[in-house]
Amino acid sequence: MPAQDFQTLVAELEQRGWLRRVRVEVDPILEISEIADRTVKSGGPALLFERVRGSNIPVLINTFGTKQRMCHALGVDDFQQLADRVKALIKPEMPTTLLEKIKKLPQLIALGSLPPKIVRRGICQEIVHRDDADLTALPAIKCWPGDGDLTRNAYAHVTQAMRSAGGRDSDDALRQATNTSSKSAISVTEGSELAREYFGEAGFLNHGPETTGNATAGHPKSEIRDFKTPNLSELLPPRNDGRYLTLTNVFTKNPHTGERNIGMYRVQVLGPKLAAMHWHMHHDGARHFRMHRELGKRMPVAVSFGGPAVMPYAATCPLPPGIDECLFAGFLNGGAIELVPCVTQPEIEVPASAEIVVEGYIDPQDAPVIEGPFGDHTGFYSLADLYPRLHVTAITQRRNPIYPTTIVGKPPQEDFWLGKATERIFLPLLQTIIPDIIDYNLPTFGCFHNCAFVKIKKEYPYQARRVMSAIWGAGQMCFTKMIVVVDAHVNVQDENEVLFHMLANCDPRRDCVITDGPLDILDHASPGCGVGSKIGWDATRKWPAEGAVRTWPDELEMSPEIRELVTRRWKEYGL
Ligand SMILES: Cc1cc2nc3c(=O)[nH]c(=O)nc-3n(C[C@H](O)[C@H](O)[C@H](O)COP(=O)(O)O)c2cc1C
Ligand SMILES: [Mn+2]
Repeated sequence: MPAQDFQTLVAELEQRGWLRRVRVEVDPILEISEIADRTVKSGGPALLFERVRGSNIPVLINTFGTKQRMCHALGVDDFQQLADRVKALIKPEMPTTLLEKIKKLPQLIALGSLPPKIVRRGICQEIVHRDDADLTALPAIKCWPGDGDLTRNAYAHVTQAMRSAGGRDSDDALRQATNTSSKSAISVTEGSELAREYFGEAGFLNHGPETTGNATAGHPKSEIRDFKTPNLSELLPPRNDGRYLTLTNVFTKNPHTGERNIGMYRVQVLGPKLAAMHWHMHHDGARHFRMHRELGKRMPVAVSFGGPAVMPYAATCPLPPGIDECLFAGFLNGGAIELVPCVTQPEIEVPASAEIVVEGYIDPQDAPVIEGPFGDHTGFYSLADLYPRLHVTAITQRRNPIYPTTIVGKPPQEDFWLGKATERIFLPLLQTIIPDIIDYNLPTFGCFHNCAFVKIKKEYPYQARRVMSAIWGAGQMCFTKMIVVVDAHVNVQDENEVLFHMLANCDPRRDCVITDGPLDILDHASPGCGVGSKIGWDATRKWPAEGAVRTWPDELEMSPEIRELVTRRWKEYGL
């Protein structure tokens, strides 16, 4: 069974020689990040920094930074074991005979124990800080030099807000700036949905429902906010030294149904009791936020660190909306996850064995706050933008907690293994919607959303195109910027082999599909934030029905008898 809390996990890793303690003092500003980056890129151990400047809490990083440690945290030797269990789950053949029923029993019992169990007490609440809760006491790290630096890597509206706040009258300054340059200086294709509502057609620029041409057409006006000209200085974070909580489990609930969601969303520390919540508009936390806003209700939120070893991974799982990550965590854990109600946000429950929990709320009536920039998965900074404010009402912790964190950046990073686990474990689920897929590979350089290599057994013309469309319609796979589909004999885990077939087998005009749709909001090259185009390469052998196709040559392959003979005689050749 996987470890039931992070200190047990640390002990297990240490026992196996997979964790090193660093006893000299280190700086949470950039130093830990550089050490972690070098360590993960060389396949090194998990690191526990015992003395971190400015905090008395040790920092754990690179916990999941190798396949071995990722598997260990999930209680398996190989991801395939979990993929097999998923497969067995989705094919629940009904037992018919009594003997079969008895055989099936352990599986059914296991299933029954999956829902989280609400308990009354948890070590995560051994110490409760309410009035004295202070986010800045956590050893939040600064990952990259430009993190939080608003003079660079900020959307135009943020830059203007900055400038104007530095000027005499902030609103006047922005009005001037937008009057002198063109009105599209702040384009609605910039930034988050919140930013669009604040700065787009919503009247900030124009003080009316008037739109500024094509760019705003079709974007619904918010019916919730009364768009008075916002005071720009209210959008500025009171404090911003580029420090983020990264290995988070963000707990929210659907206000209509009470369904729970857990996502891993970065949280920027902006003061003792203020943070910014960076959930992407496509993710479930943001969906819950919009629901609360529609209802005009405060949104309770909790951010936990640690807990059962499977929790951080579960929070990154691309489960469909409405499916509780805690249920899946229970499945991975091989037993129910114990949850305890928060002290100040009792509607939200958190893992009883968590190291640290930040409790708080988001008020949808609040002005958003400028969040970012942040050195991201993509290998680039994600631009500073507007995100909801998280007000901290309590920080609870166990008596001697450790603080787990991670960095993201140019691959490979620790999150590569979180993603690889998903790639393997979710293959059987993907195959239920797209049975054509034999195997796939999200290569390191594609940072997950940029590239998928997919192998199919081609049985009819244009099948590869159907598979691409299906992938672009499948949950978070919809963000895939490039899909390459190859035939069954190609090893998709060998990236050179895929590129070889893509280049050899494609006529770009005939075999590429370019389509528009939602993209990962972190994609900086797309023309809009979260919207743009995607390309699919049909690298399969072409059939006559697939356009102008000449006689297709066979691919070179030595006959098996000769290969066998040469293998057998290899020593004789004296080579
Ligand atoms: C290390 C790491 C950091 C992440 N940071 C964010 C983030 O800041 N914001 C976000 O929306 N998604 C982030 N993600 C991706 C989400 O956690 C992931 O897409 C998850 O499936 C979202 O869950 P949801 O569908 O329940 O919203 C991160 C993933 C990892 C592995
Ligand atoms: Mn979810």
